[in-house]
Amino acid sequence: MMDEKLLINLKKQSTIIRKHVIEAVYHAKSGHPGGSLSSADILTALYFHVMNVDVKNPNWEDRDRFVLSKGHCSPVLYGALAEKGFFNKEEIVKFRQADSFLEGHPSMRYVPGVDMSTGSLGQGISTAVGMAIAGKLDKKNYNVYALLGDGEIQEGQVWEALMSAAHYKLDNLIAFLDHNGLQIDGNITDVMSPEPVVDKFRAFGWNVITIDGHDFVQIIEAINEGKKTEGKPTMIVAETIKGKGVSFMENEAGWHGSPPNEEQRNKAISELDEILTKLEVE
Ligand SMILES: Cc1ncc(C[n+]2csc(CCOP(=O)(O)OP(=O)(O)O)c2C)c(N)n1
Ligand SMILES: [Mg+2]
Repeated sequence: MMDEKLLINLKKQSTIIRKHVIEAVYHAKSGHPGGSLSSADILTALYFHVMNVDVKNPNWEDRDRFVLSKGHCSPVLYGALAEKGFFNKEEIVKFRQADSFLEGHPSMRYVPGVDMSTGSLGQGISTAVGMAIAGKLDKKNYNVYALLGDGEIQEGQVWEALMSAAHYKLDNLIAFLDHNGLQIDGNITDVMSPEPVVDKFRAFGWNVITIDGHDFVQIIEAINEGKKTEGKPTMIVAETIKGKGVSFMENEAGWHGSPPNEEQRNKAISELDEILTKLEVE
């Protein structure tokens, strides 16, 4: 069982990262809050409990890698990296502004801690497969993590990458599917259904685990199981809520790529602060 104190710390950390997401898109007056909020707990577990990284040496060759294949969710990655200490938190309110290194889609050239530039959906997972193959060839112990969107997997390239990962027995690769059920225009099942995703991933030769993507115990146990699995890559299908943590954004496709106005920003921040206050008491 997970230590109670660790659990509360992870919950606090993900709430703080959610606040960064809101501030980033509010100040930029653009960006993608919905899918950033749905994946905040996964990134928190990775960066604050699982991944072996060095903030002083972001390009350390033995580090674990993370590829945000759904690159539009840069606000959650920037929030996690800033909280981890890769760069100053004050940069976050400059998100998407002309003189900022925090572009709408993450760039590995400019942002310390970003392992791959992403944004064109479908491509990130292929680069994660490449990193995992490199790790095997170089006899390195690092693991590669990737996060895919459930709309993103409509891209054919994703399935080529999944096929390669199984073929090369990449048990150093653990991917997450942020299964929030929504893409830019509505329900994934209405637009172009990728279901049944679990059966498809299994048929492509992956070890598949389904979890509640907002439950830290389940996230961490699934990662541990993935690490132990030999001869196969692991796909963690995380059932999530798009917009999680901000009441009026939850399960609303309209919040995929819209920024909050001042009133909405204030409401979102006060809801998240309320969660933090409750966690302080626990
Ligand atoms: C190749 C490509 N086509 C279209 C887009 C525009 N786009 C950005 S986000 C998005 C929807 C993604 O939905 P999903 O993968 O479910 O993301 P999430 O719900 O996690 O935000 C689209 C079509 C893109 N970034 N790349
Ligand atoms: Mg989605």
